Amino acid sequence: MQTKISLASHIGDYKFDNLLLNAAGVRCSTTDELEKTLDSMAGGCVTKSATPEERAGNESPRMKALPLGSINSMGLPNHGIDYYLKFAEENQGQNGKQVILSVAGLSIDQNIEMLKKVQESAFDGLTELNLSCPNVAGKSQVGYDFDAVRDVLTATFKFFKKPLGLKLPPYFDFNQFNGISEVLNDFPVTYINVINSIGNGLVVDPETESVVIKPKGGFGGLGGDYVKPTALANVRALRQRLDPRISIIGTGGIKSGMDVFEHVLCGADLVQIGTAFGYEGTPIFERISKELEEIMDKKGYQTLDDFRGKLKTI
Ligand code: RRO
Repeated sequence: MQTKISLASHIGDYKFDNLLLNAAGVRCSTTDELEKTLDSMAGGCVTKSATPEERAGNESPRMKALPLGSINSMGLPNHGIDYYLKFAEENQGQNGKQVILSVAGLSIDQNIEMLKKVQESAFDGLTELNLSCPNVAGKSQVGYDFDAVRDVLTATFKFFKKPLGLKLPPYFDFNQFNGISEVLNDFPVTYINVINSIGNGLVVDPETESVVIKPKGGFGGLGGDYVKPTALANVRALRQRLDPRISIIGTGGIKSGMDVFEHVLCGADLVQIGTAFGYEGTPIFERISKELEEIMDKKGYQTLDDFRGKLKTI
């Protein structure tokens, strides 16, 4: 009986009727796009990562959809923090939907400047600090420098009293899983979101003997099928190392109900869909919800708690 199956989840006191959300960056740059996601079956929406001022981003072509995923080097095109903060203030909690406000300063000072605005605003939802944009030339991903992560969190939590999540890059070594977890466990972080795109991949078109995107000589962040095992590894490894009070959003390679099931088995509280949401638009949330409900029905699970984090080892 599918009627008794619930896809509800929560991050702290923030309740989501459905665990599915868009991933930051995909179909979430304008209020029109964000409203469409809020009107869909998704549990809420995430705003395009904001900078203090509006940005045009990198030169086009800057995103390429491929059979196994996507490569992008958007370069943070966005309408600026004031635009997204206003949307977040106006829409947070409406019709039971959550708005996650994503910020991605190009320096620690820019992050502090934006988080101060959020702190002083009426917005009472979740804020996500993106420490993992791979696509701004000359700027390295903060999430790979654990001392820099510690510095930004120390500066942030001196004044930031609202719930804060962190968007992190993929980690590839157990030393990295251990290192980032040690830092995060020292701070009142509400959740982490793993993974951002796998940075600085290179797709080659043998026909044209060329790269497929223009910025940075063709290097860009990978999403889609290419990244799912890396995403699952990050959800799993960080769930095993982080304090239970820190929730986890799983992002990476989700295009079916089975993909969501796997992320939740690894420990994801919520999940976000990037590349596949870009292909399909808001109907994807209904399709994947149905697929997940069917899987849960077959397995006799009624809630996500019935299998969250229960991945078996052999
Ligand atoms: O805008 C981008 O180029 C971008 C960002 Br901010 C990010 O966090 N991840 C990504 O793949 N692209």
